[in-house]
Amino acid sequence: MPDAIPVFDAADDAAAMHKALAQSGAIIVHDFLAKTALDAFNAELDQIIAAEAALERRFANPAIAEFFGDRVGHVAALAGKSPMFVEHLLCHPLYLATCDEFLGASCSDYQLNIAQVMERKPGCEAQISHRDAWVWKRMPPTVGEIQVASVLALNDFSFDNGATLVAPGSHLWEGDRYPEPAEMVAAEMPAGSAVIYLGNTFHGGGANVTTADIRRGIHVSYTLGWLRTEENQCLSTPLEVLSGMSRRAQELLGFGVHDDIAVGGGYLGTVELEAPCDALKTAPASQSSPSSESM
Ligand SMILES: O=C(O)CCC(=O)C(=O)O
Ligand SMILES: [Fe+2]
Repeated sequence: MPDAIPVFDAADDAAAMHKALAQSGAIIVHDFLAKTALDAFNAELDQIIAAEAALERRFANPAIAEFFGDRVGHVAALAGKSPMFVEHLLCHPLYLATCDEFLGASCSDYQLNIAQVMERKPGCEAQISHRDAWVWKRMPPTVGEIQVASVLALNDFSFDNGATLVAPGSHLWEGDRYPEPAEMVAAEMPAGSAVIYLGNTFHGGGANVTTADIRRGIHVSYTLGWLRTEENQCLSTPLEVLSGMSRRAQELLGFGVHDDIAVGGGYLGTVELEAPCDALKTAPASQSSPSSESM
């Protein structure tokens, strides 16, 4: 029998959660999102999903389409589309405290890597077990933790409707050990909870064997500020939406600089030698919105 995934409440001591996360590679946190925010978030997403219903999804590589299968619905580029995501999740204190703890030693600041709604629809098969940090396959292991990841339950997650399956302790496995099905535990949890895991923890979306229960989750992860992100937040967040966000939100979306001067390094990501979020404030209109002739 695999170990269970440790369960906490969002009001619990963050240090205890981090200890459990370091040991198990995954934790479940109940009440990560309060009920009123959850309901408003779902109402907002219903509209976004309806508006995108006719969208024909094209993937950069067919292997990614295979990875998700044709029974998973996505809403990508959430920061630009969902004010609820920006207000309630992007800067969630527990995400930031967990990133401080696990990523803080390897960067001057971290950033959002990906934020996508993933609806696992009836009939969808279990995803292949994987480590999310494999997107940076060439990363030397000496760098340490490079990713804090999560799936937030927007409705109740059950084994039957495709709850995320996690292999507790697998973030510490060495070599090419790969989880057996019996080593995977379903992150069953009520709506508003999140399963938080490290980039090297084996996991995957579960099969949805129900006839009508669409499992709605949102996959949110953060990575070191000096790594390329899976979703290009700078290009997918419209500047007029960005300008209404807090500076911290803008930084987490990649509009800050990665400043390693304090450790004898340098700057990454400037625009006109400034942090992008500052440069965009002072840029003449012609620079921030190029005309069609100049493109
Ligand atoms: O939707 C889920 O439960 C997990 C999704 C996932 O692991 C991924 O897309 O990398
Ligand atoms: Fe994953």
